[in-house]
Amino acid sequence: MGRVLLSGNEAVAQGAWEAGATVGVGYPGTPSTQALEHFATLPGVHAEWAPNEKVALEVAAGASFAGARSLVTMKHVGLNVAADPLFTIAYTGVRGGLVIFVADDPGMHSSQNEQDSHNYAAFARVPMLDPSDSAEALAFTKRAFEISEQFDVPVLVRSVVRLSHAKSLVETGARIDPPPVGPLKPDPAKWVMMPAMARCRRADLDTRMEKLSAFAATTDLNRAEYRDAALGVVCSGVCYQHVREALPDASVLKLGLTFPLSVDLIDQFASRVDRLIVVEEADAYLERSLRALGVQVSPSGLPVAGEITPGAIRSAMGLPAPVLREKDHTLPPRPPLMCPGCPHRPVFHALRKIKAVVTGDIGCYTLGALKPLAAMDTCVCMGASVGMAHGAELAGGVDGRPIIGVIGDSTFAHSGITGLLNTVYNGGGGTIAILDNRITAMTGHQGNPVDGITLQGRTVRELDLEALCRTLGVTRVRTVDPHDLSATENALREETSVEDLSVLIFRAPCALLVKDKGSPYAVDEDACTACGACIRLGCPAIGKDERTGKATIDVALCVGCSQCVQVCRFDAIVHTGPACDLGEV
Ligand SMILES: Cc1ncc(C[n+]2csc(CCOP(=O)(O)OP(=O)(O)O)c2C)c(N)n1
Repeated sequence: MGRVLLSGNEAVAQGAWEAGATVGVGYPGTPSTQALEHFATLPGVHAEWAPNEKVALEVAAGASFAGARSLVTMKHVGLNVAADPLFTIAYTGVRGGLVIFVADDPGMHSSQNEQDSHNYAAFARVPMLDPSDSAEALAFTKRAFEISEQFDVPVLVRSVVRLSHAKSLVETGARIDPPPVGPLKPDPAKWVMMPAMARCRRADLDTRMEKLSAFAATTDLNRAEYRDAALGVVCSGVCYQHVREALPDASVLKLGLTFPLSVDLIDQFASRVDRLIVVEEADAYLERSLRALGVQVSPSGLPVAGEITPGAIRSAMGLPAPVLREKDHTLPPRPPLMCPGCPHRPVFHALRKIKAVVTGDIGCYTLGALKPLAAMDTCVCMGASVGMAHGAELAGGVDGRPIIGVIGDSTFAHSGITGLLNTVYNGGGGTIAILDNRITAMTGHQGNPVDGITLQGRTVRELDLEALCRTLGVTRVRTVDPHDLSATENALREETSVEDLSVLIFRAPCALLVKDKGSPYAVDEDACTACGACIRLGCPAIGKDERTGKATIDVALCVGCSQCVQVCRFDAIVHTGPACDLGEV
């Protein structure tokens, strides 16, 4: 207990722990990931990664049904996956408090789209709390558990990148024993959502909304700060910090509870300022809601898309923007690249060679879409690669080129399995490449069912991918070491030349898991013909001597994986030390 610096994510975890939550479930996704990772380190809790967000929410709902306070964590797109149970858990309500922490990514720092999760709160009719710093992240999460039990409803706590990842001071407290929820009695009218029961719960949901609206009118989660009456700003979450920094004299209505909104509170604030604007990111949820309530909102001049900064607010107001310190030391641009020794690289190298049409997926391997590999044609959402490959085949294919769905191990477990089942069920062909690098790499090396590494280090069985694919009905299942470039290319050529559906499992550990790096390679300048074959691998360790056009190898980056040696036809890449042990296949 005491004052400590915590990130918003850590503070949410701490808040859940102090509230007595004993179960935490989630699926990794930037910027939410560290919330559950931190929760897992706290005493007296069970925390686990689920294969996807829908399962995570269902596990937490089960724990809530059985009486435990439970926390669910995910990024904004994860809420799309969890939306199905969410909308009906809004009907059933809870027993133990159920809090869903969702982290949005305005500006798409690491996401495939930009969503404002406020819309989910309004759509599903569940309350949403919007902390604006780590102290509030902790306090609001605790309050969210109370609100959940008080109003018999799951509660959303929303974050964004700047809250999730920035650290600020919090006062930590003791863990409480939550009030007992009483013995579990059969109650199908509350928990079995068949139409007759659901219709009654729908009516309960409307009654609950009335109670929540009354709560919104009085709760101290919302705060009106009156300063200069010339301008009033309505905002929530991190935007509050930006508004205070950019417009220190403005009056501010800071909404900590962003669904439901209090009409009275907003009307009162609007009546006390001459001009009212809304500052929010990624969507106009608040502005639309205020207009729907009949509040006169002046245009803020801010863009709807992307992140808001204090500078953007000031320039939208016609004020001189503060001089940003970052401008003094701008970093050189560093395009994202697969790591040296990445086992995904040879697969994309081969896919490019065989001129495949690649329906891709989300993970480190999405970088295969970028030059020089440039061997991915689509990337939509987790799991989409498998269904899209089948759909492209149904459409008659693309210029007779092989169609290959490429998906990572975690992504396959998340939502690729049902896609593959669909292709088998409907008699589809084509090839699916599962890039099994033994980890969920992109989000920071979380375990998943394929590698059998659990969040709290329990001993479990790892998934037998080959057996799973065969059980789903795929008869052609092959395992290939992607570091063997010719084996990789041959397997892709062979499997795409037959009609039957096939699965190729490219298995080799993520380069960052390989502890014993080999000694680096070097270029024999005399033998190098500057053909550029090794450079086309896109390895960050390989460069080009601008003067001679010949390849160079950065010894500080090279891990000795030998991929470049295999593409060099002139034996110009030489090994000077012991070979790299790239792990067992
Ligand atoms: C619905 C959803 N949840 C979470 C994420 C965040 N996310 C992006 S890729 C990824 C997993 C990638 O792991 P894997 O498929 O094993 O590929 P790797 O990065 O290891 O190559 C996750 C969790 C997301 N984009 N969408």
